[in-house]
Parts: sequence; structure tokens; C-alpha cells
Amino acid sequence: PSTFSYQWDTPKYKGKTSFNTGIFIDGKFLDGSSGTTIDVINPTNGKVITSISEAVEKDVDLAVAAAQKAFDTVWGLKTPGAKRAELLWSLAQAMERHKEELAAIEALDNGKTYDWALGTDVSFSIDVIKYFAGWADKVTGQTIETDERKLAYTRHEPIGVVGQIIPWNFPLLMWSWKIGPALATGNTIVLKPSEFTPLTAIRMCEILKEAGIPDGVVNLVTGYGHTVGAAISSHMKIEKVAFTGSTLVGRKIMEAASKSNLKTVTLELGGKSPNIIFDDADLDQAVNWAAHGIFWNHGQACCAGSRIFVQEAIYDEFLKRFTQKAREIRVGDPFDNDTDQGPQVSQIQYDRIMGYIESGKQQGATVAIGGDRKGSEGYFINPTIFTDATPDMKIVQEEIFGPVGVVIKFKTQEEVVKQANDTSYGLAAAVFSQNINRAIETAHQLQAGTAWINCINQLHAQVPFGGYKQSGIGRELGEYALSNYTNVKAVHINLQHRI
Ligand code: TXE
Repeated sequence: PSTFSYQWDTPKYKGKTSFNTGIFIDGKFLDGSSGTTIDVINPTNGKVITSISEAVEKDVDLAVAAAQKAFDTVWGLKTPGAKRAELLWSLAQAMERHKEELAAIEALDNGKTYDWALGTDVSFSIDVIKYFAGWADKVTGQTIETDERKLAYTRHEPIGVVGQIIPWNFPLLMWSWKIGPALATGNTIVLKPSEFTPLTAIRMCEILKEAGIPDGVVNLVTGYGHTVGAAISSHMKIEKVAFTGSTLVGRKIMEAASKSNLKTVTLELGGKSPNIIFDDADLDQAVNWAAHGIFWNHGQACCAGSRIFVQEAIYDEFLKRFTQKAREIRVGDPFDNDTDQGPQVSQIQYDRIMGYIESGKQQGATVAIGGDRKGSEGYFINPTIFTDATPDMKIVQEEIFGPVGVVIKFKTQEEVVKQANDTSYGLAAAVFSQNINRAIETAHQLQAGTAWINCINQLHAQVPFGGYKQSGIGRELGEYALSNYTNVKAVHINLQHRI
């Protein structure tokens, strides 16, 4: 284990952090069993920020044993819900005390702007922990009428040790979405952050301790997907795995689960979300939201409104204003207060996005703006808008996961709904219209787990989120998330039934 220190200094924000790193098992930082490390790269300049311990399969076994011990002794059915609520609330308060520090680590590691990290990622993560703190003492079953000779009721019991594998686009936020409901319902955790952005999850280990969460309740294994992620998904003593990431890896996780112990699987995967703008929309608002829809978090959002359908009467005017809006986005250093958009997270993602931009050009789409990199170092890509795309093009079909939107003209509601649903994904969709009947009717016709009307990318701790079709299985957030982490036991009591 070693220490990582960093200092940030902008005209508006100054601060420093220094914390222990390593894999975190049973409340202690350790080196991974292999003794090897993983370099963490700064996406702003491609340089190494620090090196962290690489966990391997054996470390997952150690983490599972620690989590099982904690489940049997200090958590699960051993700790009343009210106590877990208190501890989760204390966790939220500890995060509040460290919020600038967490935002800075996130900006450094992921490349998102410090302001967004603070105002959205960290704040929303705290909201999520508070929200699930509120549920911890309210997870109850039902009493069920059968007949007078019998009493039946259900208990919602924690599953036990659960595995959680999270991505790099919202490192702390995805940590909170996973940790919140699992701890509220009494489970213990083996969590793997993305190898690209492990730093906030590592920093959270000491913050969990500071909040009083008992040792072994949350264990962190920092490593690669094909080793540590695969070991979690195929572990015989992990009864449930929750994953956010690519559809490709989601399939591998289900396969590993089915080949091992048939653990339950929840998946939050990719998307190619439609954003439909009717000709009676408030155009200024639609332009602003559409830009937020695709350029928020540099396009690295599973729910990004990447297919922007615009009705023909307003198409030209929309495109003019939308292009202007994209031109105004300031791409630069995440720690600069004037920056709207930082770099993409990694060289791999940068290459993948530039590959999609090239394919769009080659297949005959028109670049209305952008389509190139910004500067000569780091993974910066200018906001990009394509027009004249046809439904078969890769930029229309596949998730790009970058600041690249495609604007498509449509004539009728019937036609646009058909096109919008013509995808293997079904995560989210948005509709803009001042005719509320038309907006609601369209929202109901779209095959998506979330439908926004006159807004986009709005997420709340109280509201469930998840996908139809190949965008996933199960729902996170809201009351719905609790059922991912409990087993239902039916208890039958014989009162006077004689055999
Ligand atoms: O994702 P991976 P990648 C999409 C997006 C992006 C593409 C590829 O389109 O361009 O996926 O990104 C772990 N068993 N999304 O390759 O690999 C990995 O270590 C178990 C959408 O970076 O899916 C990391 O912790 N785990 C998305 C996590 O999976 C494995 C967010 C996610 O990374 C594994 C991210 C394996 N065999 C990417 N292989 C969203 N839904 O928001 C890798 N992992």
C-alpha cells in the first residue's frame, strides 16, 4: 500500500488530498497478491497520475471471505435496519465533508470538469446514499391471507455477499448507485471499479471507515475486467452480481453467472437514445436540452440523446441554432472554471470515437460541426454533429459514447416512433412538444426504460432507471432497486390445520 497526494489550484478552487491506496479488504489496505500495479492515466495529458495495486483472482477470494464474515457478524440480520440507516446517513455526511476533494479526484482521474463533478457527480452520490439510508428500516414484507387455519407472511432478507462491477464514466456516482441499495438491505460487498478510474472508489474506503461502516462490509478489488471482473461474476460464493458497462461485457457476466452458481444478475448497459423534437416544441429550450442530451459528460452517458430527430418544418432553424450551441462549448482543462467539456476518459475511448467519426464521413454523412480533435495532447474531441445520415450507418446504429450527435429529419409521429424504436437498445428517450397529449402519447410508444418530456438526462435518487431490450435487466434507484438485493422468504404458520 502507498499514499497518493495531489494539489489543485484554480482561480476559484484550491485544495489538496493525500490518501492511502491499495486493495481494501476487511478494513485494511493491502497490496494485490500478484505484486503488480496498474498505471492510472491523466486524460488531460496522457501522463501517469499514479500506479495502484492490481488485484487478481486470489484477492477476490479474500474479499469474499471478509465480506462473508462481516455479513455473519456485524451486518445483514445482525444489524437492525435503523442502525444501518444511521450509518448510511453518517456516510453521506462524511462524503459531504470531503466533497471538494472527491470532485477534484474525479476531475483528475476521469477528465470531467471540477464544477460538474462537484455539482452533479458528488452531490448526486450524496443524495443517493441519503435516499437509501431512508429505506434501510422500511424494507418489510407482507402478511398474506390464505385461510383461517393458517398465517403466512414474507420477509425480504438480504442476499449475502454481492459483487458489483462499475464503469469509468461516472465512477463515484455508479459506486453510490450500487452501494446504497445493497447496504440499506443488509448485504456486504465486493466491488470492482474500472481500471481507468479507480481513485474515488479507493478514496471512499477511508471515508467508509470514518463514517463507522464496519470493516469487511465493503471490500474493494482494483483490477482488470477479464481477471477480477470475471472472478466476481463466476464466484461460487457470490449470489448476486450487479454490473454497469458495455452490452458486450454484460453478456459475458450473464454467461459466467449461468456457468457457475446461477447468481442473479442485474445489468445497466449501453444505449442509442432517441431525442424527438416536434415542430411545436419551444425551440430555444429544445436546442439547449438537445445539447445537454448529447454533450453532457462529453457524451459518455449511457442515456445520451445521440439520435436527434427533428420534424421537417423546424429542421433548418433547429440545425442552425444547435450547431451554434455546439460551437459555444468550451473544450479544455477540467480544472479551468471556464471549461464546459474536458477530455474523453482514455486513449482507447478517444480512438473508438474518432473511428466512428471517420466511419460517418466515409459512409457519406455530412459533418455540420466538429469531427476533429482539440489540441495536440490529451484526449480532447470537439463537439461533433452529423447530418445526412441514413439508418444503416454505424453512427446511427451503434453507441459512440462521445460528443457526437446525429441529426435526422422526420415528417410524422408514426414514422419517427418507428425509427426511434429501430434499435437493439432501449435505455431512454426524450420528446419535445408543447402539445402535452402528443408528447405523452409518443412517450408511451417508445421502447425505453425512461422517457423524458421536454427535458433530457434528468435522474433522481427516487426514480427508477434501467433498460428495455439489450440495454439491461433490472432497475436501479428508487424503491425498485431494493428488490435487486433481497430474497423473499415466505413463512407459513399453522394455526389449527390438522393433517
Ligand atoms: O466497457 P466495459 P469499456 C459502453 C460504451 C463504451 C463501451 C466500451 O459504449 O464505448 O462500453 O467501454 C469491467 N468480466 N459503456 O470497454 O469493458 C471493466 O473492468 C467482468 C457503457 O470500457 O464494459 C469495467 O469495470 N467485468 C457504459 C466495467 O466492466 C469486466 C459505461 C465496464 O467496462 C469484464 C461504460 C469481464 N469479462 C462503457 N471485462 C454505461 N452503461 O454507462 C471488462 N469488465
